[in-house]
Amino acid sequence: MVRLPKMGVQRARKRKRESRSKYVSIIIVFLIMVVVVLGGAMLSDTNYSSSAYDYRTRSPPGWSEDVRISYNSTSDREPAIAVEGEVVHIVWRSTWFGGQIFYTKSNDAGENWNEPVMIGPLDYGCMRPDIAVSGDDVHVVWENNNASAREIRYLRSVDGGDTWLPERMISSDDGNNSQAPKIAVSEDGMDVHVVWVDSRHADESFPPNLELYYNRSHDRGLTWEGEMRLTEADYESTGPNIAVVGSSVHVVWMDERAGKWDIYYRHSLDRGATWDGEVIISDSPNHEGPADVATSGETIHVVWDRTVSGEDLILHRMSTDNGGTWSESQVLTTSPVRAVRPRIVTNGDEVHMVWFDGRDGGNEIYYKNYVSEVWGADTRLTYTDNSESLSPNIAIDNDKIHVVWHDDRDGDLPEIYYKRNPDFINVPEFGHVLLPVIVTIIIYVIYIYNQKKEKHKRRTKT
Ligand SMILES: [Ca+2]
Ligand SMILES: [Ca+2]
Ligand SMILES: [Ca+2]
Repeated sequence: MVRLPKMGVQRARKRKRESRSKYVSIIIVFLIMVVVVLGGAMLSDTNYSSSAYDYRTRSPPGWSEDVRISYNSTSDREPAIAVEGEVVHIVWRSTWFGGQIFYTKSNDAGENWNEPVMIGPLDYGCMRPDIAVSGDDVHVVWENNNASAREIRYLRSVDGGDTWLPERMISSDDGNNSQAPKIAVSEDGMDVHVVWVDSRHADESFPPNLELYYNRSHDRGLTWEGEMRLTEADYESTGPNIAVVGSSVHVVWMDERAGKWDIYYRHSLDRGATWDGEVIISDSPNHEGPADVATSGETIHVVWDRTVSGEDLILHRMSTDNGGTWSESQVLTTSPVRAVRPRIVTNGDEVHMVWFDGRDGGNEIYYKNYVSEVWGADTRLTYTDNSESLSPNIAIDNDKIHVVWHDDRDGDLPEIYYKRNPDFINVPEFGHVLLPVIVTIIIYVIYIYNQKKEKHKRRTKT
């Protein structure tokens, strides 16, 4: 009985000690989390600027170093890229024999690459390849010489690029050039769409009238429906790009019909059978183009290049009703120096864009994204200082971003280079604080739960 009050004091002290140690442990956990998160960020920052001369290791946080893809002794350029899951496919033009189509793939999201192989015929002057993939179906188009003119060639693989079926021509062998093909495949793999520039109406105007033509397959590239003419206006209609989502096919191009270069858009909502009227996307007295298009559901994004007194800007417009109405144009690049030839892909509501940019002296590859309806900062991806990094293309799947371009850092002849962002997560700015807070709360809840359990045990013992 006499010792009871003493026990009470002890218990109170113990409780005080426990609650003090509870707060101390919470603060320690919080500080550890802050150190871990900020330390990680700082580590990737040192990576970013550590070796001034070793550009291969200079990458923004999250991005891999530059990986050289082509190693033959001739010039390699015009790379295109497509990805399905972890399998990444790259095609390009090698100038060996006047122009050959080369191909390589990675089965582990760009970590390791197969030996490049020449696909297509040993023919003179193959160039401007493009690639699209759906499951194990890989589709490649390019242009090459045929008797008196250039024609569109097509090649497909049904085993993920391991073997290729015989190539075929999908433009008319009519003695008129058919060039610069772009290809897209629907998600279900059935519909393959190809658009190109055709000179069969060349003598209808001067400068020569170039028109867009189009062909499609509804059986994974086995048979083709036949050509369609997509434009009908004097002067050059050129530089097309194409995107498909379900039965909607979207095409953008640059057109000189009004005496200056403008961006036009046109779509088909029935798998390419009929096409709705054209829409002018560009909205300035300046020269505009080329443009790219990407879609997600009924949302369409168009980006393009505008030349204003010798400088190049990248602009963006979007439609959220499948091309019915369009947003105001928005300038995307923060440095109006020389931002050229943007290419975009979508990933759900996100847009990921690459282009080449002369703001640093020589041309370098830049990247920018649109996430949660906000465009991020211009991010420089290459640091080649005394060489040219050009013609980037981009692909994304499984939240892994893949970028390819050509680069003359190894001498006079350009080679194909590749870089990836293997786990793109859009962490908001307050993410560095948010993570420690969440972990601290979880630890606190576990601590309280254990305390309650122990108290309960003690009580049941007594
Ligand atoms: Ca080479
Ligand atoms: Ca032709
Ligand atoms: Ca035309």
